[in-house]
Amino acid sequence: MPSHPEIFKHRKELLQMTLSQIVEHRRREHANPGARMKTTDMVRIAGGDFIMGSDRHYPEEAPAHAVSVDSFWIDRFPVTNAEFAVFVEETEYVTLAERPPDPALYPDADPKFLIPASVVFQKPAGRVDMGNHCNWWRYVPGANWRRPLGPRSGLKGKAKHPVVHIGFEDAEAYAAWAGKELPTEAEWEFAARGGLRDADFAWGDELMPGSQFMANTWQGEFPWENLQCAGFEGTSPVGLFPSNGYGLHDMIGNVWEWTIDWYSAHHEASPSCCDGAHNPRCGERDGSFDPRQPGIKIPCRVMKGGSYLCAPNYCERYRPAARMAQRIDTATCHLGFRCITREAKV
Ligand SMILES: [Ca+2]
Ligand SMILES: [Cu+2]
Repeated sequence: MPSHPEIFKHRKELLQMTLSQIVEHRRREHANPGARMKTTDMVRIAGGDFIMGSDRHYPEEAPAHAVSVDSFWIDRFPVTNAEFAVFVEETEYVTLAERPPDPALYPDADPKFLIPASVVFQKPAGRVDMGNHCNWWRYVPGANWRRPLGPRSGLKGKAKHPVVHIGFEDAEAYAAWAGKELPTEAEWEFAARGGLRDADFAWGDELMPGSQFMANTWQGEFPWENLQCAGFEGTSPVGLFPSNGYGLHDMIGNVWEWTIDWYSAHHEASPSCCDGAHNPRCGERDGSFDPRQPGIKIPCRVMKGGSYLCAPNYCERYRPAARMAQRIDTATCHLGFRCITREAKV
């Protein structure tokens, strides 16, 4: 396996800034009301058409179909802990994972489980039954964006890492505060493709061109062997890996990202939900349930991009077309988001 790419060395200063230094820096940027949008690092994506989805991978990505989107601006990076900390400090917002679940929504639940908690990946010691994701996912009381691995963890050295344990409503709240919006699946995928037409990856057709790591994904045999060849066991500071053709970083890998579309088991060639295939906003709330948990009737949004846990032997979802159902009542240690602003309403 090749060693660290050169890029890691150049970004050392990011790793050394403390969370409070970055919060202070961000606060100065925000001091001038109305300047917020201008000072935020966003990239303009000129509208156009593209092939959305893929017929070469998982069934939920098919069929590949032509879609067009209008122009929009998108965050160059996923929202970081430092950015989210400024939002929380200004608004005193409490995230989903920090609140006890509402007993009215879970009438059958044992009250002792209705405590603030979130889903954390815990690496098993050796090979496990791959059919049971409970072998590596744990619902951990006290895990949340401030304590991503559980009560004894923190954000030391993670100011520039993507914020995680973000529920859909948390992402929406942040976007509203920042004067932005969340992307549709089509907008997100169009941006992730970086101008390449129907390529497998955000950077071309090879996972590791010239043996270079292009994204923070899992190396080794998931879920027990994490070789960390790219340098990280979990999240990485945003912007360390190369950008795509549109100058966007970490679309693929690092953390999954929320979109506003309701989940459906596959695409429709000509979506009936929307105005043809122009600015599609697909799926329906009823019926958006997670196919992996058929007994649970909690609606799901689509998440995109894959994470540091996506591995060739288990989940090759480090691709623009890849998609997964994510319950709106659940946050996890590998799920974050980024925002957009639209030039026209969708
Ligand atoms: Ca990502
Ligand atoms: Cu994955």
